[in-house]
Amino acid sequence: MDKLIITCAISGAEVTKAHHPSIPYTIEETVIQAYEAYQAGASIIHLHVRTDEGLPTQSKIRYKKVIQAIRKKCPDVIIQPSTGGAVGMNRQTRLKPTELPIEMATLDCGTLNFGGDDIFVNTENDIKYFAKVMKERHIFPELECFEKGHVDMILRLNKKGFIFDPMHFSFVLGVNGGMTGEERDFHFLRESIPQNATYSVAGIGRYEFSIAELSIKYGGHVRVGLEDNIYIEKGVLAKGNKELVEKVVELANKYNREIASPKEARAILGIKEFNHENIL
Ligand code: KMH
Ligand code: ZN
Repeated sequence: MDKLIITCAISGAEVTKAHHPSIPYTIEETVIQAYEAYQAGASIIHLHVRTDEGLPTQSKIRYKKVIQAIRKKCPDVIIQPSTGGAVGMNRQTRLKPTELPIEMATLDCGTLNFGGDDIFVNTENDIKYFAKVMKERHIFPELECFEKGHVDMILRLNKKGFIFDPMHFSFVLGVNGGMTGEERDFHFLRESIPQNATYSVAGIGRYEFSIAELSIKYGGHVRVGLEDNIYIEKGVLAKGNKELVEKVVELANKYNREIASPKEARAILGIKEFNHENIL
């Protein structure tokens, strides 16, 4: 089995300080959360940025400042900006961080209800367009799938030449409107992708650690973080992103799965070594 790649989704666009005081808004707060997650074992930081007041933004300038600051503390970590942004943002806004010299970003693979009246829109043409832009900019996409239809969309676009190998899927499970993160859902999804593809799981809320454990056991990778879940156990707030990553490392130890460094994570995913000087 490959070593375990841990991604930490440190901030998100929806969770606020009212939900958890460690949700980072300022650049300094974001760096602290990224650094602590990296120190604990995360090789990828999934990144949304906020204004100092906490509003989600896809500002290129803000991303650049945050990435530069994270790089100073975590020189080799893989930084994975979000192109999902927040519900309601348009294509061009969402793609702003990809104008920076980055090595990885998310690519959301289908539309879904996102709780209440919210709809997270990712049409087939959006997906093709995001894939084209990322390909042109040499950015490796993490294929975020919230349900099985999204996986099928990507497999079809892969056959038609819009999505390229090697494919790395992220099964984000437990969003109101997407698939749940029960064990049967996990197996259905992992058995639906080609042998040469890799996958990670992100369980939302109560699914975070149960699905992380399954993925560790079956050779997948894991994402945790305050974007997805704010509790370390039922009713107990996590101290921060660090504690969530530490819990995954403990689970990995239980199954004798070693933790991948950023360099090892690049090799597992098939991402070329990245020249970090680019961003500074
Ligand atoms: N904030 C969600 C609407 C991604 O990062 O690509 C979208 C999201 C997915 O978080
Ligand atoms: Zn995200």
